[in-house]
Amino acid sequence: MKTFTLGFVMRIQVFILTPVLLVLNGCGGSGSALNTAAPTQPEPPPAPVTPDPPVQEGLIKLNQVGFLPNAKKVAIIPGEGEREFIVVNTMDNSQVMAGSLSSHAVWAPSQEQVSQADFSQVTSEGSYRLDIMGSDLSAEFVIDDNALGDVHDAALKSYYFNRATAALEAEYADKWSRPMGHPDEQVLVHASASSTERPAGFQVSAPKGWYDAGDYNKYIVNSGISTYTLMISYLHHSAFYQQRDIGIPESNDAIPDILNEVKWNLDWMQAMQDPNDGGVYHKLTTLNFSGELMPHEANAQRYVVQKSTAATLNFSAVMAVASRVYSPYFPELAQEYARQAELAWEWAQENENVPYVQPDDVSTGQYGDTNFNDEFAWAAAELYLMTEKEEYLQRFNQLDIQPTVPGWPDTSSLGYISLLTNNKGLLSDEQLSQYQNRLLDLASGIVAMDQESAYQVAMQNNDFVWGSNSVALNKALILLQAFRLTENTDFKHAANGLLDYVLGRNPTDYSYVTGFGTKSPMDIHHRQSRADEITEPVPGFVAGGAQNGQQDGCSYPSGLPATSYVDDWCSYSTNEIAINWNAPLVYVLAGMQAEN
Ligand code: 9MR
Repeated sequence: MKTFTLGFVMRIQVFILTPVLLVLNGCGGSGSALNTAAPTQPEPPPAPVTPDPPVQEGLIKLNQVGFLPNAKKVAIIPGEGEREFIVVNTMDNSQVMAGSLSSHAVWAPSQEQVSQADFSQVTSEGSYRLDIMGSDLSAEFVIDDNALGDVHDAALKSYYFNRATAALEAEYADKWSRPMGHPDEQVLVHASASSTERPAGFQVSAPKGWYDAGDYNKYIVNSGISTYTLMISYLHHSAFYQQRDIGIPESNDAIPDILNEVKWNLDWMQAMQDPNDGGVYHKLTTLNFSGELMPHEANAQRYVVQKSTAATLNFSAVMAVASRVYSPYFPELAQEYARQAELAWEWAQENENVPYVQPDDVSTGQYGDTNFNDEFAWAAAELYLMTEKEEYLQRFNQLDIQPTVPGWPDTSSLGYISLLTNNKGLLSDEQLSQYQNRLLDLASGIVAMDQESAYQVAMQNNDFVWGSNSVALNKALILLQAFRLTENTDFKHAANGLLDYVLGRNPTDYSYVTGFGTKSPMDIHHRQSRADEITEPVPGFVAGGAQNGQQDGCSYPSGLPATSYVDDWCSYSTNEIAINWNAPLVYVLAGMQAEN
């Protein structure tokens, strides 16, 4: 019998008794810049002039969901001056710690003057209060052995809520149950994808998969990195996943829930390859974004659009990983994944430079990319691990790419992650140490940024792009690789800072994950949550997060990178959700909780 636990919200209360509104530089230019990136809503209104800042100031900022006993525990305190703090156990009002705040400093992305309270030495489970002496500032928090278990399960279950071609039954979806949408059995080949065997108008069947984000379309590039990240979460924390029951229809079978959920998407991805030549369609989409409708009401014709090099290589890499992951459970299917992976690679050899070009009659998301070296390297690494053929490793080494923080357009580090963790003894010590050093250099740079930051969070101005929370979480994912390789806790602590940032240690005072924390987004840009007439959004989704591009023209409280965020359906540039943003959240939560 499966129970539904996602509505659970750990409550902590953050009190503000003397709010201080600091208005900096009230006149002058707006921080907003309308750019030409494809919107997820048609025809945005013009951007308003946004006052710059004002900065919200006054609350203590800290992880609102809960701390694991041995985690690094930091709260950010607004204002200046040398001050002391105490930590009190709220069960018996006993003082468990006294300490001094760090010296104050400005955090550039929010222009706030802040100091830090480090109470990591408090490690016993319980409910606590942090008091700043000589002020009325105070915040409550919990320490719990399973602090991240529920939020992890919800973050993973969000994929179930975004399933295409599925009715969500109340038994699993609770009040967010809904009818099936998007059968995707009669999808048409778009003119941009026309071939001799499959001319424009040819009908293909490509059901299942996950909706990409707040929209109902399905894009291979974004799907690929999301699927990979979830599969490595399983590979790296497989003991943890043996025990998880997230309450999905497949939960009673013999397969870990995460693999059941990922297979829903792999089933769709398989159908996106043209069996005649191995090329993979870039996306399955309507011509335009739908209105504010439930899935079953959004019935416009769907198309598979243009084969591209990025989609085909991304597909190849994911199918190669899937063949390894699923072979113990579905040996025949695993062989089919392997066959499709190599077929895709062959197409990409013949079509090395086919960028996605949005056709004139299509206006949905682009996921456009023009540099394919990172995708070639990723696919080569995965095909090497799958086939053990030297030519693939040679190609990976020839490309000689440097690992970077992952994101949908940049898969440079993914091959390194796989080669360093699943290499079955195939690599020489010299090769391994070269790969390891490159990944550690990347991670060490992130640690340095953490240690210089007034928020003790490795985020700086240029990290605040569309989906900035996923930048934070993907940095944490890289740090956890470094921690796995070295067991140096500096890496883990910096990863913790980035997770805490997403869960509340940030200048907006939001825990960015729906349903978790004292204050979390209620009006995400997610069509089901918008159209379902239920007050609470679907739980477990991380909002894209602050960034000051303001491409949607909504009204924002600030034009600064880390405070340009608004919890409003209108804000698809800061308050949408997406499968590639949730995947590193799942990974990092699993890594932290499993490590505990
Ligand atoms: O995540 C994408 C972001 O990097 C781009 O800047 C933005 C504009 O092109 O698009 C984002 O992806 C969206 C996709 O195109 C369509 N589905 C919703 C995605 C999240 O907003």
